[in-house]
Amino acid sequence: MSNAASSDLGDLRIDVDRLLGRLEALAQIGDTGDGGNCRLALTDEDRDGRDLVVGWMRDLGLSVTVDVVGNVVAVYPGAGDGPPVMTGSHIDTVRTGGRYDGNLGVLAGLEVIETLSTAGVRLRRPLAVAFFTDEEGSRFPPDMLGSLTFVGGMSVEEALDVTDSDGITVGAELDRIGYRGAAPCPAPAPFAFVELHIEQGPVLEQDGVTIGAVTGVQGISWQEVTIEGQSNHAGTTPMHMRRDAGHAAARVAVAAREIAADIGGYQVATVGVMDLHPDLVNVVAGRARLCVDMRNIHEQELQQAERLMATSIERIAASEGVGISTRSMARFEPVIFDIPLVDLVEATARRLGHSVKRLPSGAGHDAQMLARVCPTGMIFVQSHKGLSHNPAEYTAPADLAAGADVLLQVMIDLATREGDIPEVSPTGGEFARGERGVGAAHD
Ligand code: HGY
Ligand code: MN
Ligand code: MN
Repeated sequence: MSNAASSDLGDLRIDVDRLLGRLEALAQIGDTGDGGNCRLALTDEDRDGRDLVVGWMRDLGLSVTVDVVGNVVAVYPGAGDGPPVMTGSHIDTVRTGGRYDGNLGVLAGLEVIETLSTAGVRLRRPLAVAFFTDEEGSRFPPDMLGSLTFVGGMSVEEALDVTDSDGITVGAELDRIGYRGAAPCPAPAPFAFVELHIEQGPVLEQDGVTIGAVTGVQGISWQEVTIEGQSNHAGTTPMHMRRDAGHAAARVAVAAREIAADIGGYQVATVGVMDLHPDLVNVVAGRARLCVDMRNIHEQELQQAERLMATSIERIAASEGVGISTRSMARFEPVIFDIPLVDLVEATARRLGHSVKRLPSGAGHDAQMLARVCPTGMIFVQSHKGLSHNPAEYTAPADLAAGADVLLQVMIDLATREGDIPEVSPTGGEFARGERGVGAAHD
């Protein structure tokens, strides 16, 4: 093994066929038959995906640790010790997931390490590639549960007690699939963290740009709304006597959309879950449960959206004669990534001859949690037609290779430079006004 300076390694590139082969192999697990993947957190499919990736980590001779909430970290030693330059993402998916969301970041991290190992190169600092538990949060809210616990933002006890809609706990599922490890949380902070991810939005493709130097992640607010009305006969109950939880739920969903339109800019709002009870054609719904996802890169505007939602819910409850209660499932402030790292991603992309632009992330990512404990940045590559959380999710091989090559060179730089990176930006910061990102894509 040679200990190399970054200047000798500027021409090193990843093996895109090897990366594509691993993406294809992982996509066979939880294959939904339409090009997509379903590996909900801590299900058998998630376990099988974990086993496959851990097998690749071990084949590379990496030292693999599993922590108390199932986060997996594999380390490639450096010439020196000290905290690793870490990359990674997640391999759990939503029910209608694609094959690149999260998976690209983990497998590109593995590819970076294999490229260096094959070249017989050890860097000053160790490298690490991780996959975090339950990034999607759609089975066990909040999203980024594993990385949030990894950085100490959620206690281990609280994380293990989170239940899914069937009342099954994270802890029980970790035991069942054999991924409740021993490594403690919070974990020691990495030297730096860089995550490669598909944009999951339309901006890079619309602008004809290959690489995104991600400036941060927008704030996220998930609320569960429970509505108690009165089930009754759909035919005999006069309209003025109804306490229709189904109609109230529909009004809440319409209110969410109207709030996003009223605030404009980056504000987005989604109702993707709506269950009615008894869910029968000829019964006025007595109960409804829906989830409201609201996001904005500006914290003040996100709080305004939450206030408007609360006012709408009160008005709907009064006029429909139903009871409405809400429960926060996730609430994260916007995160600004470290400027030196955003600069490094941008400069590296340019040095490799790729077009690049700065933009915020509309989706949540594990990087927004690592940003609490170490200098953190993200690299985006295009999502075709901006599609994600959809089986048709697609990123062209040339873009996958470009993103992984930028990741390789950024990690080499971070793992060979002298001294530390300037201080971590405070989370919950404000993005530059007018920054073109999620909401602006609809301008
Ligand atoms: O919800 C999100 O933005 C991410 O996909 N977990
Ligand atoms: Mn993701
Ligand atoms: Mn996702």
